[in-house]
Amino acid sequence: MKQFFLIFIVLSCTLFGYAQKTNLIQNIAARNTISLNGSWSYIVDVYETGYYNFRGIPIEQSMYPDAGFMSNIKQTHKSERLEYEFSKYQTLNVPGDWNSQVSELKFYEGTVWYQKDFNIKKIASKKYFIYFGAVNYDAKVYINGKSVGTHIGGFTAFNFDITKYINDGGNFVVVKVDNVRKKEAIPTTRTDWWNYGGITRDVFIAELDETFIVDYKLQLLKGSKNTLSFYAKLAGENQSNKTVKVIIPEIGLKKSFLTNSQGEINSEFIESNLQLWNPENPKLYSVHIISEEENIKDKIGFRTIETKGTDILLNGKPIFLRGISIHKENPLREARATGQADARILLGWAKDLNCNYVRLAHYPHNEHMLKLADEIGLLVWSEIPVYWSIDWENKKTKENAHQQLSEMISRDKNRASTIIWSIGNETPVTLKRLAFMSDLAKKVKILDNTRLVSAALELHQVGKSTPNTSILEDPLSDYLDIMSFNEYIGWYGHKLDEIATYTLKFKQQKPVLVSEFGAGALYGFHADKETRWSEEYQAELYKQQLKMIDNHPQIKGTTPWILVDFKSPNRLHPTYQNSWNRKGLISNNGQKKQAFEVLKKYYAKKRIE
Ligand code: GCB
Repeated sequence: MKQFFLIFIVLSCTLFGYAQKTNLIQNIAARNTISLNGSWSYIVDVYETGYYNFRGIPIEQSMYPDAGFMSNIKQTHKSERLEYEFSKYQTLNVPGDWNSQVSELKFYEGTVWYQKDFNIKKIASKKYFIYFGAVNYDAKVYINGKSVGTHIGGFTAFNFDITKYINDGGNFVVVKVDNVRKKEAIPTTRTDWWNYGGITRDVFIAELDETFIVDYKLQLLKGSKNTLSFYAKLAGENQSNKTVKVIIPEIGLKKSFLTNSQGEINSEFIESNLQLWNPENPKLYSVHIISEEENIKDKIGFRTIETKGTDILLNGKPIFLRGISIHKENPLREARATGQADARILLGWAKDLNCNYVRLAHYPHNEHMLKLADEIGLLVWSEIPVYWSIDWENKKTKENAHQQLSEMISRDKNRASTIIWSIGNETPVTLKRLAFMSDLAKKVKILDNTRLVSAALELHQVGKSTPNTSILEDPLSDYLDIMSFNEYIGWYGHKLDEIATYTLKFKQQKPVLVSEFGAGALYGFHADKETRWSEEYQAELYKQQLKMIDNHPQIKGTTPWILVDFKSPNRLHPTYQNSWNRKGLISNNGQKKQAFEVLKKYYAKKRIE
C-alpha cells in the first residue's frame, strides 16, 4: 500500500506538472540563452479536445495519454488515425497576442495550443531551463510530450527546469494557453482592458551550470545613501561556501563574499563614491556579479525613496511626481505591446509630456519597459491586477495574488526606476478585502522594504450637508506608505465648473497621489467645452483638475488616465468609442489631443518649481 502511494505521488508529480518549483532566474537576458521567439504552430481548441477525453477526464490521466495534443504525435504509417498535426496549421508570432494576429481570434477567449521545435547541443554537466516572460493566463508547458509545469497569471515571468526532459539534438515544446476569464482569477471576470491571450512575452531556453546564480539584488540599504545591501542566491548541488564577487569597474568597487549553507549571501557594505540615480540624471553603473562559473552583467542605478510626513523624498529631497498612466498596449497595432521598440514609443511619449514618473497599469509590464525607464529616467509605479472585485475569500485566489506579487518584485528589484509597488486598483472598502489586501501590503515590506507600497483607492462623498467634498478614509491606508486614489470628478459625476473648487479630505498625514482622473475625447472632434467627447471638454477638465490638485498641498503627484486610447470591450458607443476607451491624451493613431498640451505645460511649470 505504502509503495502504491509513493508511486502515485511520483506519477502525479510528473503527469500533472508539479515539477519542482525553481525561483525566477534573475536577469535572464544576461544568461547563456537561445531565443524561442518567432513563429510557433498553433491549434485553436474551443472544446479543449486536446486536453480532455470524451468523459471529461484529462487525457494525460486516461488510458491513451498519447492522444493529447501535448504529445505532438506525427503519423508514421497511413493506417494511423491522427486528428491533429501541428505542422499543418498556420503560425503565430511569439511574443504576441493571438487577438491581433488572426482576425477570427479578435474576441477569442479559450484554449490555444502552441508548438515549436528547437535544437539543443546538450552538455551533460549543464542545466536547462525554459523561461517565459509572460503567458496570459493559464499556461501548461510540455517538453517532448512531458509536463514540466503550470503557471497561472498573465503578466509575470516564470521558468521551469527542463534538464531531464530534453534531448541532445531535436526537441519540441508545447504550451496549452487558456485565457478564459474566471471569477477566482487575478484579475477576475470584469476589467476595462482587452483580454489579450497568448504567449505575449519573450521565451528563452537558458543553459546554466550545475551551480548557478539564480537570484541577486544590489540596492542601497533603506534610508542610506552610501551603504549597499547585497543579496545573492546560488542554485544547484554545491551551493555553500562558494565565492561570489560584485564588481563595479567605474568606481573601482570589488567585493568578495562566501555563500552560507543555504547558498545565500546577505551582506551590507559602505560605498561612498556613488552618484545617485534620478530622472534628470539617470546614472546607471555596469555591475558584474561573478561566481566561480558565471559573470552576469547588469546595469544598476542607486537611489533612495522614502516618505516623511506628507512628502515623498527621492535621494532625501521632496519630489512632485509628474506622471501618466500607461497600459501595455501598442494602439497602432491594436495589440499587446511587446519588445523594446514598443517600450520606446510609450515611454518616449511620456518623456515628451515632461513626465518624471509613470504608472504602469494595471499589471506588471514587460522587462523592456523597466529597463528603459531606468535608462531614460522615469520613476515607476508597478501594480498587480488585483482589480475591482476579487474573490476575496477564495484561498487559491489569495495565494495567486501573493504569487503574482512575489514574481513582480522578484524580477524588478534591481531597477532604480521602480519606487512604488501597488497592490491593487479600486477595490471596495470591506472587511474581507481589508484582510486580503493588508496581507499583500505586509508581504511587500517583507520582500522589499527599500520601496514604497501603495494602492489606487476610492474617494467617498462626505455627505449631503457638505456638497462637493470627498474624503479618503480607507482603512487599508494604515498599511500603505502613500495614499493614492482615482477620481473622475467632471466625468462620471459633477459638472466641469465644480471641479476646481472641489474639496478633498485625507484621514492620514501621508503623501497623497491622484492615481487617476480623466475624460474621454475623440481625436479631431471639436466643439465647445461643454460637449462630451470633444477635445475641448477633455482639455478643460484637465485645466480644472490641475487647479484642484494645486489647491491640495498634500497631493504629491498624479498619473492622469491615460497616455493613449486603449482597447476595451466595455466601450461600445458606435460614434465615439468603437471598443476604444477614449481617455487617452493621444489617439489610437498616435495623434496628440489638446489635453496633451495642457498637461505638458503644467508639468513644465512643475519641473522648475
Ligand atoms: C478606472 C479604472 C480604469 C478604467 C477607468 C475608466 O477607475 O481604474 O481601469 O479604465 O476608470 O476609464 O473608467
